[in-house]
Amino acid sequence: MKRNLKHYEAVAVAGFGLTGVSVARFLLRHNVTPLLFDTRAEPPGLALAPELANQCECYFEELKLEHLLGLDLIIVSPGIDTRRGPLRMAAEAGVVLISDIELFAWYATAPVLAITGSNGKSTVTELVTHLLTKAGQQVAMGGNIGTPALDLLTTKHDLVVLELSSFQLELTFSLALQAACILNISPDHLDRYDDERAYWKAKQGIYAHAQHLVWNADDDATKPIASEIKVASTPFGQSSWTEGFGLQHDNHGHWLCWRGTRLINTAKLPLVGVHNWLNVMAALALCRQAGLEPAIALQHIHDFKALPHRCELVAQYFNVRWIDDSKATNAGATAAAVAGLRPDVAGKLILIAGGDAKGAHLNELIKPLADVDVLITLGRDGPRIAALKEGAIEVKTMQEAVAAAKQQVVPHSVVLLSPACASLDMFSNYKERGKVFRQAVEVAHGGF
Ligand code: UMA
Ligand code: ADP
Repeated sequence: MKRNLKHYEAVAVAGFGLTGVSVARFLLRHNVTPLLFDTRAEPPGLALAPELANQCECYFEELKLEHLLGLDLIIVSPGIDTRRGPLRMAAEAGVVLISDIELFAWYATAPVLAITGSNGKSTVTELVTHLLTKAGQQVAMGGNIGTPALDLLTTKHDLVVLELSSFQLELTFSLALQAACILNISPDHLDRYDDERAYWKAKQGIYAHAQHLVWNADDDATKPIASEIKVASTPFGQSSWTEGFGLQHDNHGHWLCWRGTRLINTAKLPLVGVHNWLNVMAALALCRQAGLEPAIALQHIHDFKALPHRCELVAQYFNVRWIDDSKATNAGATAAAVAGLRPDVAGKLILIAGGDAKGAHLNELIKPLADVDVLITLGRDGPRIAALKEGAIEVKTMQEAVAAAKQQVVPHSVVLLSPACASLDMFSNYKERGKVFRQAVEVAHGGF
């Protein structure tokens, strides 16, 4: 594949959302006027950047093969499935399909650290950015976390930190990385992949051109494929060992360790739960590849603020904690939240779950549900989750879920919204779902 726009005459952008807008802008800056495609009659890009649509030929309708066959290069947005349909046929006919991340790779000059995984990507991406920034580096952060990667190229920076989704990695072929990390892999997005292996393969793609690999020793799926390990790597995990980052335990609690040496007591971390300790290890391993040693990096961990909607305490009434983990959009995240909170709950642990399971079989929920005292389900796949636990309470709205939880609580209970599902069947996104939960909790306690 030729890694320069000058080798491609007819160029198109597929998808005119956040990514499509950033790609179209980037191309126009490089004197390439693309065709714009989106299957939506009114894609978000029209409101975000109407001037781009005025400068380009637009096709906002079902994709048609005859429009694609004359093209040389299509930069495809991550929300578009290229497994079948006209894009697949165009690729088979020789049209080059790439992601915005691949285009970024052609033009990036600063070192790049990249993070993928089923869960924890945003937390680690933010944490790495926080620690390196505090250490005086000028860091540009983007990718799946929100700012499209190409937009970062116009900012002044020493280093780029990218959160990458499996969708973005699918069409990324030559991204050179200072260090790459897969945090964990649990079933997700099975509405987009033929099977779990295809999802795993997309994630493993992040290691392809990395100088250093950071992987989770507790999760074999994150391990670089043996035949491909030609570079140094740093494992992290819950065991105590001399190779990478791990945990030790004594009567003062848990200690986060680097090559067997204690760095910090986990009680001093601003993030709770074992899954978050692993996130801190991954972040430290990545920072090290940017020249920041763990002990120095940790000097600035205290002022890192946990992100909203990730096991966030949103209310406390009469010794009952209400926790918003709306960002838990797959079973792995919910399992981590339940495992992290359970030891700390003296009363009942009440879980509110359900939504759009994205094709997941949900078996991974059986164990965490056994650790939950009361299960309340809602949303499209609520009944499938309810079927996994006897006595589950099924409701239709978030307000009903909160009311049902309120009837069940005893002192020292925790009510956890951790849906294990995407929100799009009932809400515009996970943030709105979390907000509605928080409001329902306040209203149920006489607020508003
Ligand atoms: N769509 C169509 N027709 C099209 C193009 C898109 O129906 O022709 C639909 C898609 O199926 C999808 C939606 O539009 O449901 C958005 O797709 P998009 O590719 O236009 O998305 P962008 O607005 O460009 O946002 C994308 C990422 N979205 C997705 O991967 C779905 C954003 O991640 C990311 O922040 C942004 O690029 C900048 O890099 C969001 C996300 O949900 C947060 N990511 C998934 C996740 O984290 O689980 C992977
Ligand atoms: P992502 O960007 O991968 O979606 P986030 O940091 O936004 O990750 O967290 C998403 C969800 O996953 C939240 O519910 C959070 O509590 C949970 N989570 C965070 N880190 C981990 C981890 N290492 N393992 C499992 N779940 C996690």
